[in-house]
Amino acid sequence: MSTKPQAKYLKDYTPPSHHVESIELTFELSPNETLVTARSVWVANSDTATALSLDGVDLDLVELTVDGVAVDSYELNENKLNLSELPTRFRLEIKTKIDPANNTSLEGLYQSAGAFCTQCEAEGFRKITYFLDRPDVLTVYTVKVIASQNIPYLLSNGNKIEEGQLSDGRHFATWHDPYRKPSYLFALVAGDFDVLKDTFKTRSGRDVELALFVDKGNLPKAPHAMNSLKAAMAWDETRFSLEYDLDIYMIVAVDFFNMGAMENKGLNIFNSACVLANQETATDRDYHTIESIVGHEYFHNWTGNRITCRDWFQLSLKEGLTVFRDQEFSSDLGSRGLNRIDAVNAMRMHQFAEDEGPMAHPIRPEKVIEMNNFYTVTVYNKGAEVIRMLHSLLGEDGFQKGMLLYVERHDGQAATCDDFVAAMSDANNVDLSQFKLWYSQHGTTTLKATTTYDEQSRRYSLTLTQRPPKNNASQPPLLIPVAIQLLDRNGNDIALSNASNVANNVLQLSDYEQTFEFENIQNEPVIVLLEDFSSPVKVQFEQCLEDKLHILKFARSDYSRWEAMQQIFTQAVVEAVNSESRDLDSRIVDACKSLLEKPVGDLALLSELLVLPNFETLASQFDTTPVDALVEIIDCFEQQLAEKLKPYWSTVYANLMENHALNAEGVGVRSLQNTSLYYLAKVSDAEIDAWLEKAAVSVNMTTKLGALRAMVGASHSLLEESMTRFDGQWRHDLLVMDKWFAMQAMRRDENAIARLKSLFTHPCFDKSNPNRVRALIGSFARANVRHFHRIDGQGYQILGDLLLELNDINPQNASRMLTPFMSWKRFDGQRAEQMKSQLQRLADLPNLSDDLFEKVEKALAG
Ligand code: B3K
Ligand code: ZN
Repeated sequence: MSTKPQAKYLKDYTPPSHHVESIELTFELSPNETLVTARSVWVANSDTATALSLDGVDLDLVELTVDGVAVDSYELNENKLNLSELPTRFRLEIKTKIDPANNTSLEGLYQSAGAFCTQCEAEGFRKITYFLDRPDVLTVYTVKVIASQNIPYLLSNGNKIEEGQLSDGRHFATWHDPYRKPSYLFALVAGDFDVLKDTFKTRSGRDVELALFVDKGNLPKAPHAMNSLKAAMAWDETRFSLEYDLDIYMIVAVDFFNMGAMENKGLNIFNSACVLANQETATDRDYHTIESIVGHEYFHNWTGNRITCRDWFQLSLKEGLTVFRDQEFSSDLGSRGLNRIDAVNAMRMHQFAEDEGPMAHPIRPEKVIEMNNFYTVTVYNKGAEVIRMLHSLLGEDGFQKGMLLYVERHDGQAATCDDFVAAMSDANNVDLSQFKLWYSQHGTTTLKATTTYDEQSRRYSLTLTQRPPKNNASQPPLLIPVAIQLLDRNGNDIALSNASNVANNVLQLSDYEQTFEFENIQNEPVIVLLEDFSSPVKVQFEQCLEDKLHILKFARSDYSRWEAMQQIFTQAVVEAVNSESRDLDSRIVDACKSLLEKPVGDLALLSELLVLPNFETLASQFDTTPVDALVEIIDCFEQQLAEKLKPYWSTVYANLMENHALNAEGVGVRSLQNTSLYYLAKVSDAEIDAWLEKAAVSVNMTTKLGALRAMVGASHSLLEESMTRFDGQWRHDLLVMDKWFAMQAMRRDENAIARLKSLFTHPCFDKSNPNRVRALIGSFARANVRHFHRIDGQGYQILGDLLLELNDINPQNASRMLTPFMSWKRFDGQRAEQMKSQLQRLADLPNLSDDLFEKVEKALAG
């Protein structure tokens, strides 16, 4: 790269010079030479606008006419086509040639295993034709797709209005989308598929045709995604009063895709990993993910498509809100507690780290080089937490009133985060000006709490203090909703009455420090602080083990019970790091024992209670990650839980009947089976070996993978042959092989590095497929702490080497895979130096992509 990539700033936003009345696109598909003809009508937004600067990247310009006359006075550079001396209204016709077969970036028009498909968000449309490729330029699309007869399905957005044969033997289909949309929602797919069809009747009685396109032979794996879609359509009608608006809804599953899925209007394109499932090939977790992503993309039809973003800095307007909606969908359909645990885990494992690292940004970023770098846990997950706080401040009714007003005001528009908050505020007549700080602040705020109880006056008081993030020290006070529950000594809920007004047990901390007082409290209560993780903050609160165990037993929120257990484990690990002792407190072991004695209720939740916090969550307790101590202590604690509770794990496991049902009960059984087996593998005997062997050949993938995971955790002697058998059984199914690659990558024995290197030449591995790369190297960097963070640097070297190659093949995927290096400063000197030198290798590349440049530069700065 000769010139340094330029950043764009939110503060510099200016409206577009022109708007587009309509566009007609014609695609003559061919792998290496696809001809794109774009005929559009442009109108200047002011009388003085005579120049138009269009975006375009990697395009071969073939022809350009304005009002039918060839133009030769244009200016063309690497990413712009500049036109001048234009009339205020004109017809523009542009022919470009593109090369989908060699487009390994998987952005724009490319081929996935032969099928043509597109990905245009955020700025991929400019790789198809010259256009104002920005979300606030909306127009009506008519798309004609022409291809040879051996490509039967020709799809685009909206409704099919014409199809037929051409005299040269090719065929075509023409699609019209009546809804104005920005270019990032454009989609085209052409290929040969099997199709699962269904219908949905909307609440107002319209029939919608549903079609799910999958690779030939995959139909038996399509029903779950279809059922999820119908459930999502029904849910959005009941909970949000939002109905689908076209006659057809299509989902296409492709194997080469950078993310999970894309919400293109009427034509979602999905990573096949987020569509295909049957019990033999998919885990319970996969089933859940599919349901939630199918829901997410469907919910975008209103929050994203009908109302889109004015500019990309507003991304959280659609993503934060849509994640909130998909979380609510999953919670209404399944277990609210487990969904909350998932969401909080994502925040603590990934978002807190991002917020503390060099990529820290507000949910509405202010400065961006490569937009694709901002599809982050901050914009998505913290964005959803911000929406959730609004929901808890306004209540469900108030929130829905706000949604109604938001849709009424902005349907068909490109809106801003401010517009959204204004609708919430106006509909409820509340002042949200302080709350809006959540959109512009970065970093994680710490909430400190102290309590006192006065026996005489029977008054309990809670003092809350907010401390701005370290990397954002001058931050004014945020409005922090702090949900609490008070428990008496018998575990009963104490009704709250206090001087300051508390709505639904939610305190509002609006100052740096505030004290809340509660009257008529008969004995000193136990407080459940930040119930349900009511705001995305870190908590500093000294609470004794006994109180936490009380919460574990009695809190009304499943999430808070789990959280108490996580805190108990975390505290124990932190104490062990700071001392010589490796003994797990017997009261903790006893608590686990009592949980195992009565395995009743939601077994999946019970299973979560018995799992130690993950490495990232534990690491966040320290300024410098004590890698070796953490690895050792986690092993050591797990070993103690396995040994001391062996008879209990065994009884639980032996008593759980094999259950293949896909309902909550079945999921719960399998989850607890897997957790038990995980511990049991560490204290294996002949009976346990037999259980492991049997589970490893189960026809149910959750059970099978649970057994392998248990063997990996224990470096069990049965592992090698089980892995070999799996490889032999599943080579025909690459999505299943991804599970195998991930499992291989997590192996902890001394052969780990050599094995990992050899897997690059496994016949199923392919560096140009993001799923394969994530399965093998993503899992290694995330879940094999022992070897990724080896002191000799060999783990870092593997990732560094791969990133050099991915920079050329697929910069977006490279940038995602780079993330583990971003927190290099949180590691000890030797490790930090080695990670840094991998970053430096990238910085030195002559052709470093914008995607990597932005992150590497930030990581190395300061
Ligand atoms: N909106 C897409 C993400 C696009 C990412 C572009 N790099 C999927 C989603 O959030 O629903
Ligand atoms: Zn989304």
